[in-house]
Amino acid sequence: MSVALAVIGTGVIGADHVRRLTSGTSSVAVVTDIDAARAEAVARQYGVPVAHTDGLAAILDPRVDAVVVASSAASHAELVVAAVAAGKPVFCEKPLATTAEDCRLIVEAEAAAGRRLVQVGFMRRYDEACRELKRVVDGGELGAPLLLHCRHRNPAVPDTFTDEMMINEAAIHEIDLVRWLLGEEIAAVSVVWPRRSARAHRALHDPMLVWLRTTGGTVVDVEVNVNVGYGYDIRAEVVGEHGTFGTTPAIATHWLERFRAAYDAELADWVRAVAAGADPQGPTAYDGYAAAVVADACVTAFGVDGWVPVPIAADRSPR
Ligand code: ISE
Repeated sequence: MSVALAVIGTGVIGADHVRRLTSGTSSVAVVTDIDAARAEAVARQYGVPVAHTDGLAAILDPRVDAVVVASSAASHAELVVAAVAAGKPVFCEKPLATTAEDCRLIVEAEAAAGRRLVQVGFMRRYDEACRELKRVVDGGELGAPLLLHCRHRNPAVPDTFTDEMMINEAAIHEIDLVRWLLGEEIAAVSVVWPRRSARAHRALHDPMLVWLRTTGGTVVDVEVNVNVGYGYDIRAEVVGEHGTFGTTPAIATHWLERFRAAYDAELADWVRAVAAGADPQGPTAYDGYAAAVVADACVTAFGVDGWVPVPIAADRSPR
């Protein structure tokens, strides 16, 4: 069966998803954006028959089998809950929602539906370099992971970028990477603000060092440095008892370029599951929730000296 989709939000990532979803086993039936002209332009470019500004109406549209949420993070919770209530599979870009409480409501809505309907766009799990790192960690030759060094460097961010977005839009990827790569929850966090880069706008604490400690005791340092100028540079290196292994540095101009194959793979995987009427195999609503709990703790850790504990609730998502 070919899957007819609504794509909500036609900004950079939404438009890119429309492009990749208008071929193969899916088609895009509707696009929406709060900016009507932007939705119409993307619809014209990719031959999408319907474009408007009402995401909730798109979810309920009988021509739509499944939904991709790529609108601003603050709008995710309402849209994902609506899709789940309509019984439609929904792929939601990261973060699942901007607070852990909103993510919990999504987890509960999905539990009430009694089946997996949500996949979260933590695309690093589909990135070949990250998968290779996971294969090495799981293979055991490094021994126990002691440290994980991560770098999250962006060439530049707009003036509207906030300290919270350094966590919720950027470091959220590493938070998920740690849980997936090490198979452990994050028990405590700490955030350190070094001297501020003159390249950042005055209100932003850029760079930031985010420290994460897992339940098993691995300590992770994440350099979030979002105005480096020279390129988009993402790295992760595990230091184990018997050796180290890291992703090969690959400096790109933009995240769309660096993770193109990962975005392709995650959406192909999701569409395959939707078309087969099967559970999605990618990151769950609970993964989105767990990452948000850690992200909230990181924001609490702003200006705090030392570790802040992370409260994690029991997993109530359907398996
Ligand atoms: C962007 O929204 C993404 O999701 C990228 O993967 C991330 O690296 C970047 O920092 C975000 O702004």
